[in-house]
Parts: sequence; C-alpha cells; structure tokens
Amino acid sequence: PETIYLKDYKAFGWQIEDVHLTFKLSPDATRVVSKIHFAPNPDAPEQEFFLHGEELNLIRARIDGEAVTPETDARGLRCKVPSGPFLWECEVEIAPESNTALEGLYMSGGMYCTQCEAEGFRKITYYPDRPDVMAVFTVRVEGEMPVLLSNGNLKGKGDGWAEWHDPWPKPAYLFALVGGELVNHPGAFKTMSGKDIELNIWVRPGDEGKCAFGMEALIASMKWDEEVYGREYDLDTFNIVAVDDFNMGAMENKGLNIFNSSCVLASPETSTDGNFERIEAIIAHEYFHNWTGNRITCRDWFQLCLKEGLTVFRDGQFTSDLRSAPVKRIDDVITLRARQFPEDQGPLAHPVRPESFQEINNFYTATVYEKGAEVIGMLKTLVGDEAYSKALDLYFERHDGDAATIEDWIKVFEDSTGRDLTQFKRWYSQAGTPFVEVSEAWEDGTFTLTLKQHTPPSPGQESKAPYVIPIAVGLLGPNGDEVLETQILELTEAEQSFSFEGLAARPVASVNRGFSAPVVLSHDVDRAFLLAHDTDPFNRWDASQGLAKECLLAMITTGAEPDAIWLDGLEHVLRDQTLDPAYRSLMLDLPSASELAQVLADQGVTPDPEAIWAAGDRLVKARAERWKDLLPELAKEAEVTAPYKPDAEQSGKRALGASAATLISRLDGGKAAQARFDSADNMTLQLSALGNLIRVGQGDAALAKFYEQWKDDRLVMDKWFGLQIGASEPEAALDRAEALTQHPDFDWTNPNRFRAVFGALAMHHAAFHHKSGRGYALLTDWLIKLDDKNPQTTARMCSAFQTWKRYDAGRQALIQVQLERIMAKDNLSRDTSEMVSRILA
Ligand code: B3K
Ligand code: ZN
Repeated sequence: PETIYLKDYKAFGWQIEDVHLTFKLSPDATRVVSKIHFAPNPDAPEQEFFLHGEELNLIRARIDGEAVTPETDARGLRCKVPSGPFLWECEVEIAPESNTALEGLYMSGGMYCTQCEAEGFRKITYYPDRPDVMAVFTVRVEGEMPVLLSNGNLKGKGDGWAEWHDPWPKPAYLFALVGGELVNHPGAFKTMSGKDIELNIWVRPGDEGKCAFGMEALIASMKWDEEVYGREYDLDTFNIVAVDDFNMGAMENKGLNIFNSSCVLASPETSTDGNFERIEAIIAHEYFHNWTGNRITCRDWFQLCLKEGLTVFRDGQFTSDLRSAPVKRIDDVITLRARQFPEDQGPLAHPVRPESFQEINNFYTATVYEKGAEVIGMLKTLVGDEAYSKALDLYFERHDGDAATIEDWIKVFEDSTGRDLTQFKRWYSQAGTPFVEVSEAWEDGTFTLTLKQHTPPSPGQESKAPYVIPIAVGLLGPNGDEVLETQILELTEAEQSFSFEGLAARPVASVNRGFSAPVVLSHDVDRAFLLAHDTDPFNRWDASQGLAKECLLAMITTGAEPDAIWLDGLEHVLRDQTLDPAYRSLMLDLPSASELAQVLADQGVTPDPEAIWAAGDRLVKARAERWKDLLPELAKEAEVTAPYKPDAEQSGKRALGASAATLISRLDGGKAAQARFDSADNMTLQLSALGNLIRVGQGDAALAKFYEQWKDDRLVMDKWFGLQIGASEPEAALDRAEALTQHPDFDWTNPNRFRAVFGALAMHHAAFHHKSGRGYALLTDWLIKLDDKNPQTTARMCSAFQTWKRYDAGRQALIQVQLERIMAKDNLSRDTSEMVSRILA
C-alpha cells in the first residue's frame, strides 16, 4: 500500500464554485448525478485533473455538455479538461445495500445513511475528496421514504423527494444524506442574536421515548458555546439521526449529525448513568464541531488534531461546567492512562500530528484526540485563561471559512500573546509519553525541586528534544496546611531546578496538580500525607492511586499483605461526608490490571497476568473484610430516594453505592446483590447488581432473567453480551466469550455487538492474556472473519495486541503466531494490514 506524507502536501489544481447532487435511492442501484463548476486554482501547482472515486460504476461523464471518456482505476479518474472554468457532469451507480464497510452511502436497518469522514465521499461519486476543497452543496434526494435529509436548510419537499441547500462552503467529508421511515423528537432554540432554530432527533419508530435527554443536551451545548466561546449556530435547522450500524460514536456532518444509536438514545430503564454522561458529552462534541471542524476545518488529514484535540478539549470544559470538574479530570486521566499511554509507549506510537499514514482511519486515535486535548490544556495553562480566550477569538476571526493547519493555530497564540511557541510545538511533532523525575533538596529554609525530563524512543524517532512542560506545584507544611498555593513551573530543559525560599519547615510537595501535563511522574513523596491533606482533589486521588500501585506491586512480587497505612488513609477519606460521593467512589477504584502490567514493565519486571489478577482479587477481599462496618454505612448514605435523574449528584451517589455494594457482595456471597437486582428500577442499578452476581459466581439466573426482559432491545443486549465476559473469572470469561460468538443474537456485522464481545474480552486482562493463548486465538479468528466486511472496525480492534512486547516470551510467541495469521489472510484490507504491520515492526 502507498504511504502518504505530510511533507508532500500540494494544493488541488481547481476550486469549486458549487456542487449539485441528485440521488435516486435504491438499495442495489442508487444513481448519483453530480454537476460541479470547477475553476483553475491560481495558487496551486500544475497538475493533471484527478478525481477520487472508489467502487463506483461510471455511467456517463460530460464536460461543458460534451460527453467525455475519462480514464478510471481503483482510486479514481483522470481526464483532460479545458484550461479555464468548466462544468463537470457525471452519473454513477452504487449499491448501498452491499456496503458492509459502513463508509460512503450504506443501509442500516432498512434506512439509508452516510459516513464520509475521512475519505468516504469518494465511494458516493467522483470528487476531489480532500478537506481543503470546500464548496456550497445543493442536494436533491429522491426515494420512496417519508424522511429524506441532507445538510443545510430544507428548500422544498414533495412526494418522494426533498431538496436541501447548505450555504456554508464545506469539504466533502461533512456531506450527509439520510432516507428512511423515521420519526422525530422536535425541539427549539433561540440563538443569542434571536434566530429561531428548529431542532430534531430522528429515530426509528419505537425509539421516540429515548430522545428527551439528547435534546436537552443539545440545547445545553448550544447555549454553552454561545456563553463560553461566543459561537452561534448558523443554519435554520439542526438534525440528529440515530443509526444502529455505525463504526464509531457519531459524526459532525454540517447541520445533520449522524449518531451511533448507543450515543444518543437514552432512558433510565435502558441506560446507565455512565451512558447518560457519555451521550451528553458526545452530543456536545459533535455540536461544538460546527465551529471547530466545520466553519474552520483541516487543510489535510495530518491536521486532524486541529479539530479533534480542540473539540475534545471543549467538550471536556462543557462537562466540567455542567458536572464536577475534579471528577471529570480524574475520569479523563483514567482514560488517558488506560488508552493513550499504552499507545504512546508501544509500536503504534505516533505524534499528535502524524507525518505519514497508509489509511487515515487508523489515526483517529487516543493520541490525536485525548493527547491532542491535553496539549491544548497545557497551552491554556501556560498562557492563562484570559489569553486563551483572546487567542480563540482571533482564531475564529482569522480562520473562519479556512482549511487550516497546526501552524495557523500556533501562530494565533503567538500573535495574540507575543509568546514564542517554537519549543511548545514539539508536543505536536514528537511521539511518546515524557517521564519526569522529581528530586528534592532542603537547606536553610530553602526547598528545591529538581525536575528531569526524558522521552523514550518511538517508531521512527530515536531521540527527543525537551518539551515545554507546565508542572503545577503546591507545597504543604508539616501540619498539612498549604504553605504555597499552586504555581506553574515551566520545565523547558532536560533538567531544571526550582527553589522556594523562606520556609519554616521542610514542606511536602504536591507535583503535577490537576495533572497539568500528560507525563509519567516519578517522585519519592509521602503519598499517605498527600492523601490526607492535599488541597488539590486530583493529586489527593492520585496519591491514593500511587499507594494502590505500590501495594499491589508488593503483593504481586513478594506476596506482601495489603498496605494498612494506605487503607486507613483511604478509610478516612471515605468517611468524610463533606466530600462528593462521586469523588469517594473514584477513590475506591483500583488501577487497572493493564496499568499495573505497564508499571511492572517500566520497572523491568515482566508482568504475569495471572499474578496480577490474583493480587487484585486478594486486595478486594481484604478491603471488604476490613471495611465490613463502613460499607453498609456508605451504602446507606448513597441511597437515592428521589425519582431517577441522570445528573451529577444522583449518579455520584449511585456510583458510591455501587462501589460499596461490590465489596459487600464479596462478604455475603451475592445476597444483597440479588435483592438489588430484583428490585432495580433503573439500568444503572440493574447492571451493577448483575455484575456483582456474576463476579461471585451467582449470575446465571439473573442473566437469564435479564435476557428475557431485554432481548428485543439491541443496546441493552450489547450490555448483556459484554458484562458476562467482563465480570467473570478469567477462564469463565473465555468460555463465555466462545459461547457467545455462537449465540443466535451475536450479529457480528453490527459493530456495537462485535465490540460488546471482543472489547470486553480484550479489556479483561487476565482472560485475554490467558497463558493457553485462547483469548488471542479467538479474537484473531473473528478479526480475520470481519476484515472482508468491515476493515475499519477490524483494524481498530487489532490494537488489543499493541502491548504484546510487555509480556513473557511464551505469550509473545503465541501473539506473534496470531498476528502473522492475520497478515497471511488473502485480500487483507489496507486498514488492518497497516495496523498489524506496525504492531509487528
Ligand atoms: N469526526 C468523527 C470521526 C470520524 C472517524 C472516521 N473514521 C467523529 C468525531 O470525532 O466527532
Ligand atoms: Zn470529533
């Protein structure tokens, strides 16, 4: 496969004045007629006229009314064109019903829908399918369905047709079309300048009762973006459509967002608190793209983080404002450590702005999204809140309507603050997680912190230059009082010291408060003291996480007993009713097995998944016994008597209640869990009780009952599939995964169902890495099967193998066999081939 490089960027030779598309929908023979006015682009180098096009059946083409016979191949079409402006007309035929890759125009449950980002539009018609070619689209859709939607504003509709016009120039990846028998949940919004916007969530009949929450979230997002970023919506209508077959979460098509139904449909009976929070965040994320992504888009796909990093950062701010900021920060760091750190420290490591790719869909990664957002967070910390707002105003003013680059983004900050950001830009070009080592000195009232940074090599990057790292630091006196409020230290050298003078006694340093930089910190500090006294909620939580890791590592490597000092400190926090229940619930969470494996590997110890599992199990049991009096008190305190609401307050209580209940089930063999399950009137409670029953080996009857109750609800059934794997002991989890792939409801071509099973398996560290290799083989069998149908989802799931070099020679050999088996498959997709070759390299 061909590799594309950032350094080879070249502008397209033509500009587009307007695009008219007509769709005659039919499952096996949809006709697409395009009329496009091209004019030479004066800023582009000489080039032949090439339009992308894949899997299209060309019916006819005309230039200025004259029939032409272009040269076509698997990637597109070449044609001789006039030297001045011209009208291109073309008709193609496509078969949405046999499009199982879910990219381009495809069908889901009888409905037509599209997914064009990143390069799906070329499967709809011949077009310069690149984000820097922006055009105004007019779209006519003809079909026998009652609802026919496209981008922009509705211009007219009649029996079997509808016409849409989008006045905002946009790249083809933001094109969308939907046709089907859909019903709408309506809503309305008045913008800050007084414009009335019609809002709709379109769903299959039967799902209309699950839209109210999504609508509220949309309205809250529109309001928030006006208040915080001054961004107003710019069309008459905003439509959201839910589809069941979708490769990822959702898509920000202009004025017509298309969502995986799991990311928009919600009801208390069928969705957990976690689902509600995620739906709220994704709706906000896609809406925020209207400005960061659509009005200002990316010049090329290497600049993906320009829209994704910024939009993740914005949706994070939104969630922090609506819910709890410390809880959101902790949640984000948990995800970062679980998903981005392993990527950044393994064979798939790549810069936030990659410099080459074979298949761009493989770069919608935790690094581009989550680290991309962290980089913006650091920028904001360095310049300050006010300067950040000023810079963003300038960004919108200067680049509205542009296809921009990271250079443009950085320049806006340089121009509005006067600060030189040359060194800061390394965050975009160097891969790998920086390690920061902290050492301390104390002499005559002066306390000195010495920070050393080091970033290990990553594929294609042997040595790294130092980053600018904003490290937030506070100092606590011996009695626990804060003697120095949070300050930002700017670490710019490989090694640098910072002194604090005039202190009465040696302080305890709280370093990288709020996780001000996405680094791995090593600091020999009194964590129990920080757990007791830190005023920074993030670092207080992280002190406990650090103690948990130390405790588990000692249990794993020396068979030590659980650390009583840590558990006492934690108990103190748990009993503190002034602390948010959600926060206390997070305090009870243990670092994941995969994170422990990484910590061991970092220390040069080969992780043994069985030993990690056993230690975790032993610790949970010890905590349950130690806290047998405290747990019922917590459960009681966490009870919610008011009618269900998925807000931060209630869901925090339910989370604390669930944490307590999980430990209680280790003491009573599942008695209380059974009662909770039987009386549950919301999915949060029902699912957590079911998980606890499975965990103690008492889940079979409840699983059967749950199945009977929910077998007709696809989204709830995804939970049923996933939970029984995730909550089982390693061998039982493997047995269940094998059995579930034979279940009549295992519709493996549905990405949600496939991920429910194999995502759960890959996340179950001890099951997936079972020494028999069963987990590896099972996943591989199904990846090989799925690759022909859906390369994008297959490639994404391959990342389960990315950490393979951490493990012992036996496991490595087992994994290598499987990776080679994938590579040997006939007609392996470009997506999967790129992923597996990188993992093997
Ligand atoms: N921009 C889309 C992701 C498209 C993924 C293409 N493989 C959703 C989002 O980030 O909002
Ligand atoms: Zn996005």
